[in-house]
Amino acid sequence: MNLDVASFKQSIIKHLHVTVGTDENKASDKAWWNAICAAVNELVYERVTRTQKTHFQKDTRAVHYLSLEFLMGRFLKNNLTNIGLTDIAQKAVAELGLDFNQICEEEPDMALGNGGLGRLAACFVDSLATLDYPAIGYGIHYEHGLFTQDIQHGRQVERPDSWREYGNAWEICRPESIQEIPLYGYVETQYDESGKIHKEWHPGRIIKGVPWDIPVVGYGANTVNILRLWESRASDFFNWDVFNAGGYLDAQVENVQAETISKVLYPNDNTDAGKELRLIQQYFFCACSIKDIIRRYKRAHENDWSHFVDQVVIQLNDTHPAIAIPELMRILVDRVGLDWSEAWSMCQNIFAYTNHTLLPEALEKWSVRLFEKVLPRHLEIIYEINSRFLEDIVSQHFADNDEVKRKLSIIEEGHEKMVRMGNLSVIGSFKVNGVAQIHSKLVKSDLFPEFDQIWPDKFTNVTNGVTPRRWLKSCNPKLAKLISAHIDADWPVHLDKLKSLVPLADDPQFQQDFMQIKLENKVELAHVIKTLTDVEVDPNALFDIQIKRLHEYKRQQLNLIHIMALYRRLLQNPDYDMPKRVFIFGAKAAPGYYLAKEIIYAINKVADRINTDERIKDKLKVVFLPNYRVSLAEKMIPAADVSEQISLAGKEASGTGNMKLALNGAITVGTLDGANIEIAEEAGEDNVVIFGLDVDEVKALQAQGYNPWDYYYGNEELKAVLDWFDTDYFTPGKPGELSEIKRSLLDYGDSYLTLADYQSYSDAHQKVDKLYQDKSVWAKMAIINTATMGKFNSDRSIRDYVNKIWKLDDCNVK
Ligand code: 26W
Repeated sequence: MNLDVASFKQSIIKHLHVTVGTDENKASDKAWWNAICAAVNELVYERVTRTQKTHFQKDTRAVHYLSLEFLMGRFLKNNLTNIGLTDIAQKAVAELGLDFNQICEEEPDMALGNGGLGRLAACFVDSLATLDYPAIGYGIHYEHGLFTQDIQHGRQVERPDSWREYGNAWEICRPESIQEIPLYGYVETQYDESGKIHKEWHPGRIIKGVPWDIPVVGYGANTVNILRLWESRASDFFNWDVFNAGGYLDAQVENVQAETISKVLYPNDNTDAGKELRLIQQYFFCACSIKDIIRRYKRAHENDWSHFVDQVVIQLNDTHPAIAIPELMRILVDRVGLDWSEAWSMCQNIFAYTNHTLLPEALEKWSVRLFEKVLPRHLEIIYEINSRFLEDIVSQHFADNDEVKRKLSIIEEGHEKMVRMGNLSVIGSFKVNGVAQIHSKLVKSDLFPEFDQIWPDKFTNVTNGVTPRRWLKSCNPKLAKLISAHIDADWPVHLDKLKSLVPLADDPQFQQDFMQIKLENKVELAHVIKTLTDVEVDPNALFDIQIKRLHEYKRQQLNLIHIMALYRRLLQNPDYDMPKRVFIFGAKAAPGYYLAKEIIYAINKVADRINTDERIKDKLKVVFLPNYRVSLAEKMIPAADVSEQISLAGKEASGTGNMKLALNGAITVGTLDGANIEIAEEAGEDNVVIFGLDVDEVKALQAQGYNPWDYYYGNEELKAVLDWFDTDYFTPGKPGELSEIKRSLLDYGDSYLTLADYQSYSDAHQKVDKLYQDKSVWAKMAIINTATMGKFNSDRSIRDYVNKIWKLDDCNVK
């Protein structure tokens, strides 16, 4: 970037005056932040225009990434990194007498996602732009993203998140591309002169979709793609009728209903609540996006549909946008007038579907009754897709096997008929991928085995990745600088080059430099911990971090039980040999997930007791950091010594936090689940600590009949810890307040085999303790982890998608 400090400073001041409307004497940090963003945007918008022009002129094939979630976090540091302006901006801001980091704290996180799936979408749009692929992300412009978490008396309390209450510097409204979307109503069957059937949907409501564009700056800043998010509004056309009929108030009520659609992100992660508003959200953004895709295609090809499948590929981020399949069918058949079979073959060459979970409660189903009410024409189309599939394909492969037919049908028969979105997605897509090797294998063998028999080439794997720009260069600048001093500076786009650090893993000086940076990052995190929780922790202690959504399958409860066991060992033997340890959690629970919230409460109560117990002399500290989110992750990950990846084998599709932590030099304590397996392969078995049952052993144990009581009675320490939950030791005066956790593990059957894996987990931590005692051994392991994580660059994931699924060409933007 050939811009100097002086001119960037001038640009900030100019924008403080003309964009923000204030001056240096009275500007708040927020005003300065806005002025800096405006100065950056001056460079960004120019590139947006250039990128779009180039893509149009070259008439490129593009991927359209449909996702109900984009967990973007903050933009300022990231955009500066990608545009190559970090040093200049920092100097300019310093010359203005301001604290750069403090100003960055003014930016609210854009938290339009729950967890893994939404953050993956954010990493993917970064990589797509970095690699110069023509791509557009489509989603919903939620007014409220994921709730803010407060901890009050140890319990999670949710507050609404208002990320754009006073405007957002990074988005541009595009009223020229508004779409109108039908809902409800009924379908009329008509016949034309030749007797050909035509279906006419008479909607009961029309909703307006207003697009907001967010520039996505690729590293190196050649390509700037856009993320297009739809906001719902009442349609003018519909309102005028009501309004003219004297219904001023009714019209306002309609407005409120229409605007409810994009009001709030559903906070469930991995559980399907089946709510009408959620189905409407899904349809609303898919319909807007499909119309937008067609509008753009027609600009170059008018009404010639013969190139549509060459120009358009649509990736479905889980089944949440699967309604896009029948929507495209509706447009092609009802509006364009194509034959069913022609339209269907187009669809089957356009859509691809990524599965992100095997948990049965996460697999989306919509009741046929609800579908009929909200999307009557789509229900008919789904029935038609289904009957053709069952007649033409299933009967060929499985003759008269009614059981298989029932299983493969999009419609689940039962006391309430349901539409299975997973089956629809598989049937309507040309490729289906899982997100880590083991997960993709299980998608084939356990979730969709018969589909795999019908279409063996349809199923594939693309292991997840994370963007090293945000998750190393920007969040861990000291480590990034150390790396750049030893290897080619283009490692952020060629992450495999980190391998050149391997020989340095034995170098005492490099070990010392590496661990000194880790220590400095821990000092910074210790300040954050003090500010947020008032707990003091020693940066020389081992920082053991578990950060992810709270869910039983992720087994935060296993971590907690083990912490209690350590505490008990220290109480029984004050000389118990272990390094000083700090256990740090960050996790939001779905607001309706009772047990998850109990686990948060238990962590906080155990933390209170341990942190104030003089007897253990600060050898053990427990911290629950409130409101875990992308910007907090950026402070925690660089400071981790140990990364907890302890899901029950077979349950975590991939995980991506595991990659970020290992990349920043944390040692994984993990099960053989998801991408942990591939992390262990890359780092080598000696540089991770694996414990617990593997997928086959889990299946065997469950087949034989798992009985948690065997483990309770068979392990004195485990029994003592579980019994502790029934006392008032951690909840003075309130015995039994934590009992629900014990009950879930014993009386309710311990669905995620926590007790079965306990001893092995405890042994794994003893191994960690030993390793940590030898500073040089630990440093070497940490360095090798950083050095070997090149595979988990999301650029590699994107290249895999391009080669296996999307078949795109990159497009140079000058
Ligand atoms: C319908 C409710 C609902 C909401 C979200 C069901 C399912 C989801 C997501 C698919 C859950 C999710 O985020 N899955 C995570 O996806 C990550 C990215 O692939 C993986 O790394 C995680 O292992 C997986 O849990």
